[in-house]
Amino acid sequence: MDAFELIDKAEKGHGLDLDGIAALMSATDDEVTEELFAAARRVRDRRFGKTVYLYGFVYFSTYCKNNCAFCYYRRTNDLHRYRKTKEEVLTLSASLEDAGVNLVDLTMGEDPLMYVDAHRNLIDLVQSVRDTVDIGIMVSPGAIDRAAFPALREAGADWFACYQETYNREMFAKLRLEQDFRNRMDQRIWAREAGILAEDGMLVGIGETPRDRAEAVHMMGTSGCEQIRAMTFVPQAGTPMQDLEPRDSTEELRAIATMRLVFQDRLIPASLDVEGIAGLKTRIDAGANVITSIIPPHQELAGVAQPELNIDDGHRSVDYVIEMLEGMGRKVASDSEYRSFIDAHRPVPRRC
Ligand code: SAM
Ligand code: MD0
Ligand code: SF4
Repeated sequence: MDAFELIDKAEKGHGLDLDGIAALMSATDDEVTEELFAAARRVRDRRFGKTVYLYGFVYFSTYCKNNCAFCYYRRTNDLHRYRKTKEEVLTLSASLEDAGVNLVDLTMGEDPLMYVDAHRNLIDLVQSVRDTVDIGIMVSPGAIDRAAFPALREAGADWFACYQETYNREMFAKLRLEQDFRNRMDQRIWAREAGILAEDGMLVGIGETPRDRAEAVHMMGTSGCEQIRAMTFVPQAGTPMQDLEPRDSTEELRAIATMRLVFQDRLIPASLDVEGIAGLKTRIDAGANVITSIIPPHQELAGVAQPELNIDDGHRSVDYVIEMLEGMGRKVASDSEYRSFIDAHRPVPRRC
């Protein structure tokens, strides 16, 4: 089958196996690429219409006990760190809700303070946010204990995000130093068996082969996670990967379009954390239907891959993003539309 036939097969919803995904992702011919993106847009628009979902990002603690080779916030990097108080997180969440986002993503480094006493501080924080806002809640706390998942669900978490980054175990060991591959995979399984939707993600531009990328797309899609993402690696000062050649977003866009074609019902983010607001349109044009890493200005909040880009100039603010989206003919979901998506896709909790 040539690439056009593979695109057609996937668009019709017949699925592609790993070899099909690999073939599609390695076809770099301009006409094929154009058709890949066009097909991804058609699939997205048939399923989700013009509607996109907006996620506000609250990186509430930048303390971390881990030492991931790619991350600015790794423990051995010497930088100014912050930890927001519960009151600050509640105020930020409420203002994101008022501004019109559909979900707040509560993200932290693996902050030891959030791990004490069976993750009590994290669970309390989620409960307080749940008592304050009616929008969706995602938690991105890194790897946590299995027993914490039912408690997080009970407290009001809708989503759990934890990205494998790569499905190549050797690369994983070099990226997520001193961390367990299987334990990170299990995080999403444990979340879903507790009735929490899960997000997986891959990094692009970390020295992987095209086959590694295809395997990641295949694994993320077949694991059943309701949201899947690809993000281009952004080199960070002070880290072992600081001198890696920065990549443009071509391969990320190709991954977004392939995920959309093969796993049509998933939420797929366009993250503002890679190229800032300048990267919004290309990702929407590749088939994304969620905008993540919306960050209110002047709140001393950081991004992850782009700690500062477009934050204090307001270009990652809710209003600015909505204006851009409207200019592209897209509309932001109402809270009830987003709530219906969550309710329809929430995994059924399983006893184990
Ligand atoms: N600390 C938690 C964890 O590691 O799961 C949650 C936050 S972590 C900072 C979120 C994600 O940001 C990582 O899993 C990784 O995919 C992405 N990320 C971190 N540094 C990045 C970089 N330099 N370039 C691109 N993505 C990056
Ligand atoms: C983003 N900076 O969406 C955020 C982060 C964590 N759940 C998400 C990587 O781009
Ligand atoms: Fe910590 Fe997450 Fe960064 Fe790894 S990616 S160093 S766990 S904040």
